[in-house]
Amino acid sequence: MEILDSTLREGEQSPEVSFTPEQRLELAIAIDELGVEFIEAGHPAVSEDVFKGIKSVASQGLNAKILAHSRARREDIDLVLRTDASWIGIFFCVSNRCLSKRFHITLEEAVARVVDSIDYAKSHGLKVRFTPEDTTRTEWENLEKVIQAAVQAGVDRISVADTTGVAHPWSFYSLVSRLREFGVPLHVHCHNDMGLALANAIMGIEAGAILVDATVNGIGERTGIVDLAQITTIANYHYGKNYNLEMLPLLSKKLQEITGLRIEKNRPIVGDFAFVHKAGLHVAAVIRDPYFYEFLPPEFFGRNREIFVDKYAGRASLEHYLHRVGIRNEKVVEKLLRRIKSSNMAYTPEMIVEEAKRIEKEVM
Ligand code: HCA
Ligand code: CU
Repeated sequence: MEILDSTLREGEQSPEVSFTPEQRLELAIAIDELGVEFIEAGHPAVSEDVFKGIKSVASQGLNAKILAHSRARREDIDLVLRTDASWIGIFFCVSNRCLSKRFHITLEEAVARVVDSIDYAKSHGLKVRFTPEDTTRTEWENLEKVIQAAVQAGVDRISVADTTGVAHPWSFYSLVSRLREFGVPLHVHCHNDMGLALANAIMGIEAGAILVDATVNGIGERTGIVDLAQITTIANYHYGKNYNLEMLPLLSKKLQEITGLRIEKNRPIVGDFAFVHKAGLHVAAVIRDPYFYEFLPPEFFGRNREIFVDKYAGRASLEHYLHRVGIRNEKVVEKLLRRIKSSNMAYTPEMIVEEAKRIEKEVM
């Protein structure tokens, strides 16, 4: 299983996201340290700035293969060639509805256009991924024609795109299984409009696809695509990969700082609450052995375990904060616990220690 990070292309298509060339390079370097196999660096036809940014990413000598996004037309492919990216991702929609209502061309004309683009890119030394956009809503006969032609033209990878997030994990599994008959390595690109991006991507892998597209914090058009933190963690945990997961919190934070787009506190792995324990029973168990309530230790991700204190707290929660400042008097702990339980407030570590010191004086 491989991963392509598309933060700099799909991610930049999110509302309120726009990278300067410097930010594009900074993000690419950090993403590369995670160890993903591909970085989709952008769509060079968007603007001069995007073009420049992609070029600087492509000339940085990163470990990841650099892919640039392109429409199925020679002018765009020429632009990609000038960025020095070694891979191109060409997309074109061949559903009947796209052909008749958007492009006003026949399937044969569309296939010819795709083949010409692949030929052109290949003859200039690029490796080519072709995406029949909206794959999941495209008629099978049309997919068959365009993919067969693409394979004959020497395409290196086909990407199965659930462009509007309509797939069900089982239907996506069937589609990917069926597409394997063309013998070309498959990628999956899953949108999250119904919250099924990750489930569909996993089913795509189970059906034999070799690569998943993802973005930092899952950003992209509308509700985005697969979250990079989740898919790299799943890749390590369930698929024997070795991505450098310590990069994940840093990447998530960096992107939030650059874009101002904040993630939820309960987001897996990178959210504020991912390694915070609250209920007294949980805390007592976790202090004995974190295994009881953690899937992986926070240190795996360069993060720390935290204990949240309010009326749900137990003695262990308070001792966690008080023992380290030398307060061990059980009466103090008991009294403090009663106070917290009747207060209906959350207590920060500072408040816990201060209140304990006050009680210490009272009981002496
Ligand atoms: C788009 C649509 C796309 C393309 C995917 C691809 C999709 O161009 O914005 O080129 O692999 O979801 O189909 O992101
Ligand atoms: Cu997309």
